[in-house]
Amino acid sequence: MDARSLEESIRKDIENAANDQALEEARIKYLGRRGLVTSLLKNIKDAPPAERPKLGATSNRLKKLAESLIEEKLTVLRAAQPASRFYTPPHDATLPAHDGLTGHRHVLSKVFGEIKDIFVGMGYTLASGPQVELEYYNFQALNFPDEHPSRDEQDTFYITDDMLLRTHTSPVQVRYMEEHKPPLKIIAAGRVFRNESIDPSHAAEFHQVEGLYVDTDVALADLKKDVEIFIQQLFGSKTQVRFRPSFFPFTEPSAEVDMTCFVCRGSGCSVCGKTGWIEIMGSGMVHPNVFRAVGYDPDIYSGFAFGMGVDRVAMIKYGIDDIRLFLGNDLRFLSQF
Ligand code: 2NM
Repeated sequence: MDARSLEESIRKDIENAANDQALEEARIKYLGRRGLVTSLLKNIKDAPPAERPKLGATSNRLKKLAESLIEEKLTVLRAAQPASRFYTPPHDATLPAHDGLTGHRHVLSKVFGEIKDIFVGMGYTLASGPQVELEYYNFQALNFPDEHPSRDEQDTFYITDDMLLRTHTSPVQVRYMEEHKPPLKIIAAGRVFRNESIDPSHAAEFHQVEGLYVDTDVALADLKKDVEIFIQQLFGSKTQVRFRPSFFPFTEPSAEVDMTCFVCRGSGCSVCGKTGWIEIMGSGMVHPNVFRAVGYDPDIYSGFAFGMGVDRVAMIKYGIDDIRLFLGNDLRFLSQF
């Protein structure tokens, strides 16, 4: 058989092989120990010396051709067969080991930990209290008038007529003041609940940290200094702080606290809505009626209080744009922190 018809025959046989067995037969026919291409190679040494190089080149070309056509055909046949036809070892011992799925603290726990550590370093101690609270501690004792809108069922989850899910952590501070005499310096922290319409910046459950300092002669300047120290420790020593007059039932005077945007440092960007300032917490001097409710004499004692949302602080710190992510249990979000 001349080289050309041998090549044609190789191509045809391999192309026509309908299954693994037919392909193996073709392989033996050409590349087996007594195969046609193998014989050709073996016979080179018997050819006249002048023809040997050409014969060698042709035989080698046909051998490579047959091998690569068989390889291709094998892939085609494999693709056409169900995977179950093949033996799959239970494991591949050569693969690198898994990292393993290790858990870690929730981003809110981490941010709360940072906040708490700063205040503990400033002499505050941590207090906590019940999430199911009496209306008295949540509103009455905090100088909320009976007809205050936040008392409405539309804003507060009521359990019974006089029991509710706390809407802030301030009742913890009322309970603490009932049990302790000044001086006291505490932070109250935990989950709070509001009957909100849910959107990217409102959740029905979120988390607060509130501070309270009561002693004789506590002044607004003391509030400003502690708040400034806290914000500069959390967001950097170059951060500036400003107080804007506001209103809360439990403080008088009251102020919202803004800080310079840590992204643009105050020049205005998308994070701060081009104002250069970000609202970070509320604050004020404790209202005399709150002191009266817990049995402190407002002519002897004064105090300041402040409060912030842990979720909001975390959103600002990490540039998170949707509060619902915190309780959404999506590991693609949570594992980033
Ligand atoms: C805030 C803003 C201003 C606050 C007041 C009290 C208490 F119990 F002393 F009256 N606790 N927390 C307070 C004051 C909380 O959060 C925005």
